[in-house]
Amino acid sequence: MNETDYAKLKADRAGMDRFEHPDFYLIDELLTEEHKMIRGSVRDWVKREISPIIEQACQDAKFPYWIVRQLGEIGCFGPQIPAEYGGGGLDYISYGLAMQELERGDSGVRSTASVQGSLVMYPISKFGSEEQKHKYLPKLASGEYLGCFGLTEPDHGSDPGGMITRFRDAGDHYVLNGAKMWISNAPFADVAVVWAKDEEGVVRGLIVERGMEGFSTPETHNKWSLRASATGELVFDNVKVPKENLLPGVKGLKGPLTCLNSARYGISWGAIGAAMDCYTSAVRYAAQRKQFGKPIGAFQLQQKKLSEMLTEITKAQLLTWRLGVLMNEGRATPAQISMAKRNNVEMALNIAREARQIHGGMGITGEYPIMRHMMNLESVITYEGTHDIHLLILGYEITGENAFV
Ligand code: TGC
Ligand code: FAD
Repeated sequence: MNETDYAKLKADRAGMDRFEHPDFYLIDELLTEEHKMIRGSVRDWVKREISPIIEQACQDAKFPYWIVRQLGEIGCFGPQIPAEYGGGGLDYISYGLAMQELERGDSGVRSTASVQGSLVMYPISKFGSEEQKHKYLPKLASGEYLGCFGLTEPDHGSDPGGMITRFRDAGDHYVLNGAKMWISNAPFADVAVVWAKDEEGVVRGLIVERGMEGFSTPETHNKWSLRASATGELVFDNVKVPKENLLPGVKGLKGPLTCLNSARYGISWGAIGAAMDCYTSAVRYAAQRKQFGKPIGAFQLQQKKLSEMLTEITKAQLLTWRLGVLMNEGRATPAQISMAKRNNVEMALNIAREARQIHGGMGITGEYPIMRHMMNLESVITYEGTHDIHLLILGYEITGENAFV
């Protein structure tokens, strides 16, 4: 299907998404009017632009590239980045709510925005030179540029410190060699923030632009997950990178790991969005579907599932709200972020699996969002630090013993 076919699909299915979020503990009372306004505007965009087309896009394994500009227009690229560089200048709860709404639509859409905001704009705004900030941030904020973040390598995923991608000083420029794998947005990216070791073995960040000789971004095919998000490799074959493209403000692995704090925080909110979508679909289905002469929602076993889903969503909402307050105050620790990412993604995946059962056979079809969310969440539980790695981060925090190595 081409863009015109998708536009027709959008028109045919306009108004069909009637999502309203569950708020069992009246958590909305903890939000400001601005928070609710931001959430409402992102939700309206998702209903209009994503819900009508997303099942088809996933079936087609198509990244709807045209949403990049739109995400910029609605302020979803770097809402937490200072406004002077084109970011939204908003707080972390606003950022979280935006990620929740995007992932309610699809984890792949949230991925596009998290990578752009937290993994490309954030390192440039925090570690970049004034020239780099002015050159890249406004274009990334508006969606004129799409960015990607290259940390993972074929042989170094959970252990990025072992990376072998390297650059050397060649006088008036650097020469970069190596490869990154599993990189969201890569096949469409205009710029890549790439983490590589210098001649002393110190991890540094480089801004690599599409069109630099020796730089290619082959797409990764045959994914069963995040099918509407483009994933690829970054291949560097003697790429000449101008010296002014080195991020001057950070040295060492703490550079990329600091960016991950912001992205993992966003995921902890995003996962709630996916869980809410599965839960509300299950509540509706349980009311409509009749077996043995009654709605299936009248059976205790189905009520148990729905009650536990709402309980887990409510606990996750409280966890992320409090974490958002700590983020705003600059007091959130990496281990607290790990706890929220780990808990909420697992919570969402469990809810997707239970909701799939409530939908019976219909649950495996694209008539309902369940299976798509479930498959997406299988990536979300692995990227930005696997479920096990976050457990080990927490274990280290509790015991003071490093169980990674
Ligand atoms: P370790 O020796 O513990 O730490 C190295 C240096 O980094 C500092 N640090 C952090 N700084 C800020 N925030 C954090 N969360 C930090 N964690 C560690 C640390 O203090 C130290 O600093 P210094 O000054 O002493 O040098 O490092 P390690 O090699 O033992 O590894 C630790 C470990 C395993 C926790 C870490 O490497 C890790 O988190 N691994 C998981 C890798 C990962 O999350 N990759 C994500 C790739 S990006 C991605 O998946 C994007 S998906 C996007 C999407 O589509 O949404
Ligand atoms: P491995 O590190 O090989 O882990 C395999 C298993 O071993 C896991 O279960 C893990 O928990 C376990 N394990 C590893 N170490 C230990 C240990 N010390 N103790 C106990 N168990 C351990 N990366 C980027 O840089 N940028 C991106 O934009 C990006 N986007 C992605 C998009 C998708 C769709 C996917 C799937 C991945 C993406 N990633 C990206 C990569 C992602 O961050 C890695 O897949 C992840 O960090 C895990 O690395 P790995 O796949 O190499 O698994």
